[in-house]
Amino acid sequence: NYQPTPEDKFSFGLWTVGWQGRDPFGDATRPALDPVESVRRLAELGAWGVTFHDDDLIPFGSTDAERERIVKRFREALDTHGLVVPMATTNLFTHPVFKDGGFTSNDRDVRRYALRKVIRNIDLAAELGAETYVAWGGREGAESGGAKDIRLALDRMKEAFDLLGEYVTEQGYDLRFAIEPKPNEPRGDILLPTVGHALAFIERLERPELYGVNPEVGHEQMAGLNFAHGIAQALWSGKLFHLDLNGQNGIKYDQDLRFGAGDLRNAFWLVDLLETAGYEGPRHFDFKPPRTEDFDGVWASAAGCMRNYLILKERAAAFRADPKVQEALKAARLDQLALPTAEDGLASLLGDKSAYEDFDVEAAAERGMAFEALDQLATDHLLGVK
Ligand code: GLT
Ligand code: MN
Ligand code: MN
Ligand code: MN
Repeated sequence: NYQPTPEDKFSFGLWTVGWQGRDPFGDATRPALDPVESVRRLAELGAWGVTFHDDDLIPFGSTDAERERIVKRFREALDTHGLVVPMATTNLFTHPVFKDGGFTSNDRDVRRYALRKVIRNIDLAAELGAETYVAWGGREGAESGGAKDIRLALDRMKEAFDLLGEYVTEQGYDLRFAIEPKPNEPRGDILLPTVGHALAFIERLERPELYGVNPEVGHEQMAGLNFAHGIAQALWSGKLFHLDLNGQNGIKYDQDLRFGAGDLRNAFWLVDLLETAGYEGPRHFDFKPPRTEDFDGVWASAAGCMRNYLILKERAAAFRADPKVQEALKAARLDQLALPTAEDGLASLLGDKSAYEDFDVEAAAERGMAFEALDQLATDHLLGVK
């Protein structure tokens, strides 16, 4: 009956259900939500984990004594309701001091402050047992060409991540970093805009094994990219440390719809991939319950994220198990794609007349690929008409 349980490893950011509905054109439509209330309600709905930015939990500017009291109360709520903290992150975007970014602000003082802010919350993340530390550089970017030397900014970005890697290594924390790409918004253009950019950047770091990616459905789709393909490449690279599930309708502002809203077909292939590729990390939702909603709508939206994942998981499994699909996969020659192209070696390929001199190019060109029948079977399963 699609009732989530902790075994499903569903997690939510405090900032998701806690979003008050403030947007560039309108004020908040909902009051602030107590993080302890979020923990209670998410646990009741069947979630497994909760994640947060430092400032979601501990309001910016709190004294040390307030901080201690808040963390203690949060810990008690986690214990009472049985939720874990698999991931934490830093807010390097709300306060005006970060108007030109944190790690790559042109202002050196701001960069040093940003690093200290991250390190402070890494200590808390480790204390709460988090395994992943997300870094979304939403303000690391520019609106105009001359204002940012991108190569220097990337030097500073590398410097920041290397220092953070040094810190967790020295502390002996069991914590890895997951970089979250986004092409734009709030900056006109953001550094490390896609999964591919982030994967390439990671290889330039001093301890690449400590860093992976945290791709978000809507962010890749804002760039017009196929999210499931991006996830497949992250998995192929051993870099899918975490992910942000939500919904997006094409290339427009970051919608952060509940998972399953927006591009449902891509969501089907995404769940199919995650469930068949052996991804064992959190199924983390980073969505914004639309500002039209009251709190009943907020919890309905959160429940919908998990329900849609479980429905798609069932539909994807039925698709894979269907004998007609297995035949269609064979007709589409997926079994051939799994075979090396020249396991006989280069010399043998060069000597193989059937590969070139005697190859009937026209006959091969005439063979259909049978992809449409396969895709229709997927559609039937997705729509539940099998
Ligand atoms: C912010 C952003 C998200 C990131 C969060 C982590 S914060 O809401 O839009 O995509 O995942 O910093
Ligand atoms: Mn996100
Ligand atoms: Mn988003
Ligand atoms: Mn977001």
